[in-house]
Amino acid sequence: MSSRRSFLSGLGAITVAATATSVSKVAMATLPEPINQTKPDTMPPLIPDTGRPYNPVVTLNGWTLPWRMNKGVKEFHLVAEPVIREMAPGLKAHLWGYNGQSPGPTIEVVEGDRVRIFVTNKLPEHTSVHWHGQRLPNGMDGVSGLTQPAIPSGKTFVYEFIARRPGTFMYHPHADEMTQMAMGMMGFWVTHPKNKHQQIANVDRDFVFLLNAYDIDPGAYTPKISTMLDFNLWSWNSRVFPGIDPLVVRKNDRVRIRVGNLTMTNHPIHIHGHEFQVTGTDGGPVPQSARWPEITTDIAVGQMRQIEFIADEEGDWAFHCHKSHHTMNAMGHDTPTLIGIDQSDIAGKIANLIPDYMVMGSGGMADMTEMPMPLPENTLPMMTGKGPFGGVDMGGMFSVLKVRKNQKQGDYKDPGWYKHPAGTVAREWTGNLPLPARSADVGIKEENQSMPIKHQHHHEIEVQVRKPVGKMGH
Ligand SMILES: [Cu+2]
Repeated sequence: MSSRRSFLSGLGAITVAATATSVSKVAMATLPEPINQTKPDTMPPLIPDTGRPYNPVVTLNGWTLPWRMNKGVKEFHLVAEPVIREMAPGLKAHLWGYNGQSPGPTIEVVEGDRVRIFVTNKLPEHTSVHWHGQRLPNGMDGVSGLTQPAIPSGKTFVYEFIARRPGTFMYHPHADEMTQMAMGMMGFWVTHPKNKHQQIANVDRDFVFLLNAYDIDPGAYTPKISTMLDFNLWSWNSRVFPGIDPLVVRKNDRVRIRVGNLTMTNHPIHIHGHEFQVTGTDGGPVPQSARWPEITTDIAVGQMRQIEFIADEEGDWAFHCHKSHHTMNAMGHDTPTLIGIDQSDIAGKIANLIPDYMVMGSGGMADMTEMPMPLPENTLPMMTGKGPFGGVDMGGMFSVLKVRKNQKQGDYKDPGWYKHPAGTVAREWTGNLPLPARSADVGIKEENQSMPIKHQHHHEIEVQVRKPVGKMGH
């Protein structure tokens, strides 16, 4: 998974500009030029070159939208449009998004900034943008029909408000929401504090990503928009493992990760090797006195959770949703359980009919990682990803927190796999192996039950049934 990274650190806005393509400059002369991003790589933090300084975030497999300063107003231009998103190498999804990607670019501003956002609708239907969690004038809230007319296809609307409170927010349509969110229309918004804030720590690394989900049949490209719960691609920023970049940090960095959930179920997000605190929600920073240590935090639908920790343990630490079905890709759903079923008898017979037939699942599903199976086009294996010790057996909402002593400050380049000090990796035991006492007294006749079966005499129990006295019931 590390070879595909093309993370260029320290180039900031230049990198974004270099990969950007401008769209119809003439038609939109008075608007800020829309900037597109077509690569699904994690882009370096966008260092602000105008306005108040702040410490930028890193959007996992995403980017921050550059702005134009216009008489003290920060102007952004979002273009709602159909996009092609590579969810992982081997799977391209036909989604709707903003400025060439789903999710849309992260918008970063500073508390107190006046912000103007032009929204051009290049979708085949109307849309709107709701600025989830923001304090703003009611008419800027983006609920089509309720606070504004929907933005017709082909039109551009403008939103303007002051970013009043620092925090982490999301944006998404409030028009044909079921369709538009199932198609990938969403993005992150971070309002940085203007001054040193008591409850908002300065951090060394600040990652953001959205939880989203798609239902794309094997071999298909377009999500099924009417699916309510049984999605088959559980993604972070519309990427699935092994397409999700690692979160690369330097040892002893203070790390903040902001995770927003725009799926239709909750996701217990879990980290290995460290404890974190939930330091903020979409409602704002959590007071110090109300924080507690966690290793998993459940993120409900429509919520954002901001976690923080000191990355003081070197290694490659798994970081994932703890619902095991959410760390699987499409083929994992509706698969019959075959554990314990001996298929050797029927395999030969089926192979006569279907030459490529493979017997799988008798001893679990780990086979799925190891065997190259013929898959429909545009389909990922159920679980995959090569690690330094073999298959990682994962898909979906899974990534790796890479903590390295020698990672440079501000460097997000993938350092490769962790080199474990000698003698610190779990290994095969090759010494004496006496049978555990518990199973020693269990003969083969007991069919290898791990728990001894106790044979008790069945005492005959005499049961006397008396006829009830008097009338029962009616
Ligand atoms: Cu999940």
